[in-house]
Amino acid sequence: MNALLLIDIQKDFLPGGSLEVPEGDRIIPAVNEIQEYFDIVVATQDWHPEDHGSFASNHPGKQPGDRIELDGVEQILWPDHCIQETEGADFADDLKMDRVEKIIRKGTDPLVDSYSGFYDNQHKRATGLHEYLREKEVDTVTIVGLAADVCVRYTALDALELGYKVFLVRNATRAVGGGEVLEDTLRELREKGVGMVESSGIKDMFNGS
Ligand code: VGL
Ligand code: ZN
Repeated sequence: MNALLLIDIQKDFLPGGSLEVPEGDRIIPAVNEIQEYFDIVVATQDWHPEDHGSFASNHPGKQPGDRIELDGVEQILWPDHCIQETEGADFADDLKMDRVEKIIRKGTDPLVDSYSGFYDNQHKRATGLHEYLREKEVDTVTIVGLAADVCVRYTALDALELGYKVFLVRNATRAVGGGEVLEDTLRELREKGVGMVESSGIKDMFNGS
């Protein structure tokens, strides 16, 4: 079975959001178009409590971009984003959701961030995504979403480590660090074993598989 993972396609990560990813909105048409070619579609949702330790606002004197130690691991500080039950945490208005079978919420523990859709950043607690995919006998995951250099990257690396065959749709992701960071991230992931595909090639890859 092949699954499509929609990573954090949420309002706060779109242009105008509190942690905007440049051109983040441009991925949505491609993400919508390819969904029908997958057996299963799963979405992750960054879902932070107000007092989350990754927010610069919770560390007096600190600014977004500063690095701190959070419960023993290095943490980059971000602007407040994707706070539970706020509009910024909602999925993008134009995102097709009717094929999404499962939503995995992450980043709920104030003391540890969770970039990957599979595990928190300390690799201690699983989100339930791996268990869900295993139950459905998924062996291939294709990843799209935001941000390429943060949550998409960590999700792809964990997926490889867990033994999935992993593809990334190049035109359906963008980096919070911009275009050059996007190219660097894609190169790194390709070298590590992630297959790079375009949304226009998905139909032929998976149709009738
Ligand atoms: C993300 C930074 C902080 C992401 C989430 O979804 O890529 N980035 N939280
Ligand atoms: Zn976050």
